[in-house]
Amino acid sequence: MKMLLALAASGLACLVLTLTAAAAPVAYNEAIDGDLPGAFGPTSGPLPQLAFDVGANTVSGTLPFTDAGADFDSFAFIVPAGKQVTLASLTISDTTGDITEAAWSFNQGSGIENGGTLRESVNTHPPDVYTFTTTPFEADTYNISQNTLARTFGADANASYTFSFTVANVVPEPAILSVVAFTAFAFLRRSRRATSRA
Ligand SMILES: [Ca+2]
Ligand SMILES: [Ca+2]
Repeated sequence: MKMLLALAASGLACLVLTLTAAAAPVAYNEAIDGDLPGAFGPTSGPLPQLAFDVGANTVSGTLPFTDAGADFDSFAFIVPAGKQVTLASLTISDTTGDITEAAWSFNQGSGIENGGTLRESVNTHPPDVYTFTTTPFEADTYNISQNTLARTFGADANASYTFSFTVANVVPEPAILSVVAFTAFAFLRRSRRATSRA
């Protein structure tokens, strides 16, 4: 019986450890991690795939637009099994006062730029805040592929942005929870009967 209790206790400890394991949400910052890839038009290149975890995941960068060309930033992210994105938003500022539009396609089912199925069009007129309308995002691979950057003619322009994604564990259905509770109760009752017979 003591051994059974010890085993149950160690099992419980493992479960608690698993449930409280330190989450490692993504904080991608172009200033530290490098400029994100991206190109005008329907390219098909693989993108950096960011593995999201529970908490606030962020992707931040800048979109300089000079006579040398426009900087496009795209990325992919993975929502792991058992987790979901409950809230998502994009905050974009117009650093130089002359970026007129920035837009991305938000696609599901692919880590390739512009791959997968269009889920949402993310259109902004900086300074702007865009709140994603199709949350929650279930476990899958997604890409956010830039398709537009516009500026006032002839100006050296720049904008800075932050995408924010709140990830949470999927809460089991009450019916599943009650089955788990019933199974645990039945197991305890059987153990007690076995102990009293011994
Ligand atoms: Ca950039
Ligand atoms: Ca870029």
